[in-house]
Amino acid sequence: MTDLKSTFLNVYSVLKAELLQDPAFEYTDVSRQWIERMLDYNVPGGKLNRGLSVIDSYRLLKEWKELTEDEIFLASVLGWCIEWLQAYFLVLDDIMDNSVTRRGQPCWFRVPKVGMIAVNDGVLLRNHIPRMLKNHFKGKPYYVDLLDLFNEVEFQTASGQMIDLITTIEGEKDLSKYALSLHRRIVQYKTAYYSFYLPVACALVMSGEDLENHTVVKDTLVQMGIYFQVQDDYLDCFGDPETIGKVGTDIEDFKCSWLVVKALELCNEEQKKLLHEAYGKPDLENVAKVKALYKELDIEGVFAEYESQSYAELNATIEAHPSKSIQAVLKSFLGKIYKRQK
Ligand code: GPP
Ligand code: MG
Ligand code: MG
Ligand code: MG
Repeated sequence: MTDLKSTFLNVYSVLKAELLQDPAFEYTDVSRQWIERMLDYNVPGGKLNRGLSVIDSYRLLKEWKELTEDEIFLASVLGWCIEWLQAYFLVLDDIMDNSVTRRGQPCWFRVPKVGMIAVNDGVLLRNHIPRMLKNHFKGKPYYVDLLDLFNEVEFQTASGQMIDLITTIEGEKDLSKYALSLHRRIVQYKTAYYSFYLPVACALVMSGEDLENHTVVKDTLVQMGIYFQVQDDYLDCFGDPETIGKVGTDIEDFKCSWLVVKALELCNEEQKKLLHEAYGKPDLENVAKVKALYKELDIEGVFAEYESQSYAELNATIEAHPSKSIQAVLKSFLGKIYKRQK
């Protein structure tokens, strides 16, 4: 494990201990144990890319000047706030998507005796964020900006999630509305802001920057986030569940996935009929028919083409940025996700 990652994980223990001792609530041993188990199950087990990126980005913005321990600690707290946000989204998203596994283990709501208590756990995870921010940032000149940033991004994500969900409403299953424009709208809101813009925005705010002056950075990160969610859609069908830690459900769930959008663009009348019949059905046979059609249409090849084109475009946009340190932040992000398998 890298030094940075182990420092980051130590901060998790500090934050967890603080939440378990929250003076606003007298937890009993039983409730404290519940929270601890719930946090350990849902918060630290992912790739931690979003969280670690706050520290990386902050370091790059400071142009590799030695960071103080306090700066590393504060950037780590912000990183963990994003990981908490992610945990909250995933606990609820897995219920909404009727998913089975996450990060190589059963989804939290599928754990015996958890069930729909997971909904309240999601609410608690969400409420931990402003408490951590208050504990560590109250009094800083940028405290209000941080609260505002987290609120905005949560709103954007929930709005994207809503569009993702209402496009699949039972009884209105209508593939004809599935186009790249709808897909883009969904993924920009449900994924790009919280996964890509938020970590860098946190680092910028902590460096004393005004986010209003960084709209080009925001647009580039949103572009990157869209590419990242296209990869997520691709891995849902073609990824190795062992590696990605989850079993795909997009076909069964009638999701407006990039794959189905591309398949609809490329198919003939007969193939379209098959898609209309098989897409969004829960049984393995229909899912297999959709996957076979994706193979027939070489959606994997279409994706590979999209991936190299997006990479080239993003690189060109990054290189056009006037600041070398911002270029470094963006390049580091892109490097982490290009051709990812998980
Ligand atoms: C990813 O979609 C989007 C989210 C996790 C945001 C959820 C937002 C809420 C307000 C709950 P996804 O369903 O494709 O992700 P995955 O493939 O990881 O399940
Ligand atoms: Mg999901
Ligand atoms: Mg979802
Ligand atoms: Mg997905």
